Amino acid sequence: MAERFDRIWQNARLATVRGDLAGLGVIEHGVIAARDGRIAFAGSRPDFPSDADATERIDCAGRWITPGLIDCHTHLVFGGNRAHEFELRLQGASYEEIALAGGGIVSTVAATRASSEADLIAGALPRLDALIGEGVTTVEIKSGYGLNTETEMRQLSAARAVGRKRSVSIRTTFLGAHALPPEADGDKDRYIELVCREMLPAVAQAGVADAVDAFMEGIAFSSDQTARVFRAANALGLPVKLHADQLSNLGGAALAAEFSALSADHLEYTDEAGVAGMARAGTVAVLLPGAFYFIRETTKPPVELFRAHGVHMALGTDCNPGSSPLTSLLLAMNMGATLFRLNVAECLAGVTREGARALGVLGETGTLEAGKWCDLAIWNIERPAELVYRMGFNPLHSRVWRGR
Ligand code: DI6
Ligand code: FE
Repeated sequence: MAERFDRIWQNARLATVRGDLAGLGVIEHGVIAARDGRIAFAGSRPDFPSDADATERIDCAGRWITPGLIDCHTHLVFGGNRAHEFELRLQGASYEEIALAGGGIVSTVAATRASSEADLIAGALPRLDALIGEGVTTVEIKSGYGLNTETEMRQLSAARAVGRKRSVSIRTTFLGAHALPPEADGDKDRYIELVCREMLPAVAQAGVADAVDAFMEGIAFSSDQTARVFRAANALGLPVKLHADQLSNLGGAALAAEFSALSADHLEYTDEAGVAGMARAGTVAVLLPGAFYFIRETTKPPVELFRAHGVHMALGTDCNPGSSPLTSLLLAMNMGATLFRLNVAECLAGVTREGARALGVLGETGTLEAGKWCDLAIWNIERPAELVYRMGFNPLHSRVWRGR
């Protein structure tokens, strides 16, 4: 009897991004077949049963299909914006100076605390739609602009809610240790105590976070304080990730590796010991060229060392109101190539397979492979390099999330 599928995409060129780490896993005469939202077949025409039956057949007319894109690092849900700080920076103030003068993250905290869940959802949806419009099918969203239990929970709940309003997979991350709230009166240790004793258990109890993140930096938290958060997260069974070595080298990458973090992110100032630790732990390096660009950083992440040590590299937008108001993952790919010298295969893997790995969902999505969710991006391009090479142009033809 002929095998039955819900949908078949035929006459396509596939960049499966599976197998050979350095390559795109190209299949020239490709077919994808979906059943119950999952990929049932992804391969070459001659290997596909010729008598297969399907409810719908889609002729891709030679277009390219990649896995649906994954933005593995965003702060998409927040109140207000920071255009005024941008003006101050144009007059010469630095990102750190603004933060130390009481602006920066805590100004977004005030705006977020003043926002209802409905406000947060309404603010986040246009940003999410911009990502979706470029073929993104999975988005990670962090909290970190509440800095008290109630508002952190509201942010996480808004993040989950936007996922129910759109055809997209959302992964949420609790980032209570993002900055010190004004009411903490400069007492970072006491605030970390609150994060570990009150916020984290509440978040875990409510089941609203898939992972726990922290910002380890001079203007944020120390190695010791970060380790306390990580131990508390582990005790609750939650995996960790870290904003590491973004503005200085405090050994963030090494600490993340010690805790077998899913990812360490930013990494501009990471040294070879940190890179080696990440390689041993299998911690993904999430590079965020939008933030590098926007705060006019000049020290680049050690891409050569990541390659030499075999550390997997992902790319994200870091969409946030202060250091990376970026809602284009395609532009992040272009910046990854132009600013950090990633090659085309690294950029495409960085927003698919490696993004999935950084979120711990590689078994479910991120490559074109039978058994995974049928999350696809279908492109009007002649070669994959076009996804990286253009700036501000969107060649998406159509997008499929879980088979639709
Ligand atoms: N690093 C970043 O780039 C963002 N958070 C972080 O820890 C910036 C967040 C902001 O400025 O609002
Ligand atoms: Fe970030």
